[in-house]
Amino acid sequence: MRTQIGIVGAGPAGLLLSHLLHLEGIESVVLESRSRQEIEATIRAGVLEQGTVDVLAQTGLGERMKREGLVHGGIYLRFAGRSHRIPMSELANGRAITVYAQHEVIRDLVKARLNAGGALLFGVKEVGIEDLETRAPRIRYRGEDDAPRELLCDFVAGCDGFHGVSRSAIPSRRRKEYIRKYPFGWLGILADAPPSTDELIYAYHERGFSLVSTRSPQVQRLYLQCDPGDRIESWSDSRIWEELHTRLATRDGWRLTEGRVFQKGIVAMRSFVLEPMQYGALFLAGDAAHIVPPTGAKGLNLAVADVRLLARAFAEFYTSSRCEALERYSEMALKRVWRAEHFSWWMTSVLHRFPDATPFQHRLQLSELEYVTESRAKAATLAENYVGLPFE
Ligand code: RFL
Ligand code: PHB
Repeated sequence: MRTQIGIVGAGPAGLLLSHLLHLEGIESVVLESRSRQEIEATIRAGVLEQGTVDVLAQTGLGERMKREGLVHGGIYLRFAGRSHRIPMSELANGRAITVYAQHEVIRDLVKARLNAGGALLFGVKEVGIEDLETRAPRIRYRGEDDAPRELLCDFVAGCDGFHGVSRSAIPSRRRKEYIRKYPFGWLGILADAPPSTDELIYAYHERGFSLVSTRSPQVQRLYLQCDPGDRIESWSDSRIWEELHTRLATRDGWRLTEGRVFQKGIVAMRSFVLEPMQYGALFLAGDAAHIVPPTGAKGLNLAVADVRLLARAFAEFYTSSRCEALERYSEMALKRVWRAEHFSWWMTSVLHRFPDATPFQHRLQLSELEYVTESRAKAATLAENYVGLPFE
């Protein structure tokens, strides 16, 4: 089989890239190791930046998102028993976030690609990327039927997430990796319970971080900081609710609404950047090239920003045979990546309880949080990063 762009991974990065290329008249084939049912059921992100929402809407993917997504113009920071609203839209030129689950974005993308006759191959195995230094790279894999296959292409897009194979196709002497692990994880739940709040609450407490988010008028998404080595079995539903009540308690008697927990899981937290994001004919995008801790809600949004740049660079190549945009892809993408890395690290550092923290550090965190709520300049910095800096 032959195509113009071979895409490894059908996450938000791979699927959106394929969609954007199609709109530019460029062919692609997407190879995904999991099944369609699995990718459409994996619970992950929820917060879409203004720029992400605009890209999805402008490329024909906005219909359900506009109907079902929840637009928020602010967030609450909660600490020392009080909530403080950060009026993000007011501080960031009217820009807002939309809460719309990642798997809904995936469903919209898969549907759009299949309706347009796009080639999405699910359940592929043993993906290997070869001949990246040549003008004829190839992807070897086994199909769902186990038969060995080969995809010949002009370029390969590595969109296979943090645990994928494309990053390691770059020789180690040609890549630099920056990594920071955090000494805590997030326990996330979905619960059948009406919202306890009109906008997201990010809470800092001596017992650790917690977050109240939403999915729909009937479903809440809640997170709490836990030990990264914790087993989910040691967190009964009643222990989770008790911990959330303690960490989210306010002096004005605010109540968290409870409901049946129907999904729960623990994720590790890390920051990671690979430089450069390109090697020969291979271009990496999304989590394959960088990871942020979820506190800033940036991961999916960065994946969207990457593939927007990459699709434009491929379009320039195919319409004018010019390689400048492809050559600058990594540098341009990394500028945004490092801004998001800093913001996500900052949000994480100021809102979590570090196991080795001294009382001094605790007071510094409280002072920083107070300053955000009292200084318009500091709040504007949070707001413009959170709603997302405008795309180029
Ligand atoms: P993905 O989504 O991991 O998709 C990669 C796909 O590649 C497939 N794959 C392979 N396919 C073929 N061959 C191989 N060898 C393969 N290896 C892997 C995988 O099966 C998968 O389908 O990467 P992508 O597209 O770069 O997208 C990144 C986002 O998924 C991620 O950054 C976000 O989920 C991060 N994130 C958030 N981002 C936001 O922008 N806003 C949020 O509110 C937000 N909240 C979150 C999050 C991530 C979380 N977790 C679970 C880490 C909340 C959480 C709890
Ligand atoms: C979510 O709703 O899943 C969510 C919200 C905010 C974050 C991370 C995840 O920072």
